[in-house]
Amino acid sequence: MENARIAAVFEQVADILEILGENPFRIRSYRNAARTVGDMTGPLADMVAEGKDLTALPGIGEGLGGKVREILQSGTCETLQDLRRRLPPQVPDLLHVKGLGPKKVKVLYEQLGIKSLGDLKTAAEAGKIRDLEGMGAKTEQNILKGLATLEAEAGRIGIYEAARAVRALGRHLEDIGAVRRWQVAGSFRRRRETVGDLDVLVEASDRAKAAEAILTYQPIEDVIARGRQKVSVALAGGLQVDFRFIEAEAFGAAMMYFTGSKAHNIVLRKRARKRRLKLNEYGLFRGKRRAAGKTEEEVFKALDLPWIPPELREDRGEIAAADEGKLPKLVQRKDIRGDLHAHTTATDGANTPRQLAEAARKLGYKYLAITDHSKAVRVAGGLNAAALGRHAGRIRELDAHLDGFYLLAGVEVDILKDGRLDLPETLLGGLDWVVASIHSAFSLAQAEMTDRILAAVGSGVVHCLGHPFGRIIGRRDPIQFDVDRVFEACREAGVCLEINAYPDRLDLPDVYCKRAREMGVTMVISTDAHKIADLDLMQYGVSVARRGWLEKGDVLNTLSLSALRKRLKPS
Ligand code: DGT
Ligand code: CA
Ligand code: CA
Ligand code: ZN
Repeated sequence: MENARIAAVFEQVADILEILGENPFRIRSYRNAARTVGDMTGPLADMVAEGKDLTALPGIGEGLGGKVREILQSGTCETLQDLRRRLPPQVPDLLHVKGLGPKKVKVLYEQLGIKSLGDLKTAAEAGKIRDLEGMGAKTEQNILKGLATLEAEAGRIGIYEAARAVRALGRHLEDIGAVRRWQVAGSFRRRRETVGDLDVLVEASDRAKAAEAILTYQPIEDVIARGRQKVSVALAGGLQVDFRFIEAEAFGAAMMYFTGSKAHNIVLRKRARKRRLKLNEYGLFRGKRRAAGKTEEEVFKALDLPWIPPELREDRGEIAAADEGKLPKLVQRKDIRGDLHAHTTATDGANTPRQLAEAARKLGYKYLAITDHSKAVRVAGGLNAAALGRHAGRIRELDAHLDGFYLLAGVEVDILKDGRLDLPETLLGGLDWVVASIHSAFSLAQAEMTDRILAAVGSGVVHCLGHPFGRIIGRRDPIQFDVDRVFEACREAGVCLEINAYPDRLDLPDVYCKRAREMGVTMVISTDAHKIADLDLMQYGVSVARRGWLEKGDVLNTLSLSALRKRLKPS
C-alpha cells in the first residue's frame, strides 16, 4: 500500500473529528501524522516489514504507529470505521468548499440534511441556506462560488505533488535506451501553483520502442491515447501525462509551444507574423525553410528576443520587457542565504532549534530565524511572554556557540482580530526577528481587515508579514484587504512581505509579488518549516518569486550575513 493511502485515512479521521467538534489536539495529531506519512520518500510498508520503529517519525506515537500497521493490514482502521458510523461518508467532502468550516458543515448536515456536494449545490441554488442560523445570502453566494472553484480545480494537482510525480517518472525515462532526451513543458515548467496535466516531450531513437517502454511504467492506470506523435496516460491518483515525440531539429520550438502559456504563445506568433515568419511547434519558418527550431534560444533570437525564463511566460508584459532589454534578472535558489521562518518543539515543530540550525548549515545557509507561535494559537501550544523570553534566551545562548552563523531569536506573533499583537511590544522590540501573521478571524470585512493589518505594520516592532493572504490553496480563500494601502505602509515602515514557500500556501501569490516589487517593498522567502525536511521547500517559494518577476535585490534573505545584521540593526 502506498503512503498516500495511509495519509488519506488519517486526513479522513481528522476531517470527521473536526465536523463532530472533537478535541483540537487530537485532530491536529492526525493531521500532523498525515503530513509526516505523505512527505516520506520511502514506503512506510517497508519500514514496518523491516520491523523499524515508527515512533521515531515526527508526529507518530505508539497509538498512531499501531494505526499505521492496522491500515497496512486492513486498508482502513477501526477509528475511521467507527467515525463513519456517526456521519454519512460524503459529508466531509463539504469541507473542501472554500469558506465552509467544520461548524457550518455540521449545521448544514444537521439542519438541512445535506450529505454531499450535490445536495449542497441543490440547496444553495434553491435559496435554502440563507435562512440558517449564522449564515445569510452572502454565505449562500460564497458557497456557490466555492462550488464553482472546486469544479474548475477538479483534477488539478499542486506543484509539490507534481514535482514528486516528475521525479519518479524521470527515473523510469532515464532507464529507457530508446529515449534520447526528455523534458517537462507546460504549466509545470512555468511553475504554476497547480498543474492540470504533465506535458512531457521526448526525443526517441525509435518511437515504437520508446512508447512500449514508457507504457511499462508501473503507476500507469489507464492508456488514454496511443499514436506515433503522442501517448497519453492516466497515473494512479488521476494525474494525466501527455508524452509527445519530437524530432531533434524541432525540440526547441516544441518546448516553446508546449511550455506556453497559451496567451504567451499567441503574442509570440503575432510577432513572428510581423516579421513574415511562421511559428509553430515544428519550428520558425520563412516559407518552407526552417529558420530556427533546435533550441529555444535560437528561436527567440530569430524573433529578435533574448531567451525568456519559463516562469515569466504568462503574457504579463514579458515579451515587451524582453524587446526593450528590460527582463528582470530573476532570483535563483542559490541566491538564498538563510531561512527566516521556522517552528521548533517549543510549539508545533518536530525539531529543536539546535537540530534546525545544524540542518540549515548543511544547506549552506548563514542564518536561520526561530519563529515559534504566540499564545493565541492554542492548538499549536503558542508561547506566552514568559515562555518566549526563556526560549529567546536559549536560542541566543545557542547562537553564541555557532561561528559564522546567525540563529535569530524570533517569533511568529499573531495579529489579533482588533490589530493588536498577541505579545507585549516591549518584548517583541527586543527580539531579532518578528513575523506577524493572521491565524484567526479570516472573514473580516475588507475595511476592518485593512485596519487590522495596518496596525501591525505600524507597530514599529514587526519585521515581516507572514503568509499575508492567509489562503490555503483549494481550501481557504485569501483574506480581503486593501492591497495597495498595506503594501504602501510596508514600504514606508520597512516591513517585508513573506513569500511562504509551504506548498499549500505559496503566499504571497505571484501577481502580488510583482505588484509589491513595483511598489518598492522587500520580500522574504521562507519555508515556515515545522521539521528539518521542510527546509527543502525553499525552491517552491523561489519559483513563486520568479513568477512574480523578483530579482535578488528584492529578496531580503539573499543578503550576506553581515549585510543582514546591518539591515536589522536598530537605527
Ligand atoms: P495545465 O495543464 O492546465 O496546468 O496548463 P498548461 O499550460 O500546461 O496547458 P496544456 O497542458 O493544456 O497545454 C500545454 C501547452 O501547450 C500550453 O501551455 C500551450 C500549448 N497549447 C495547448 N493548446 C494550445 C492551443 O490551442 N493554442 C496554443 N497557442 N497553444 C496551445
Ligand atoms: Ca499541462
Ligand atoms: Ca497537456
Ligand atoms: Zn509559521
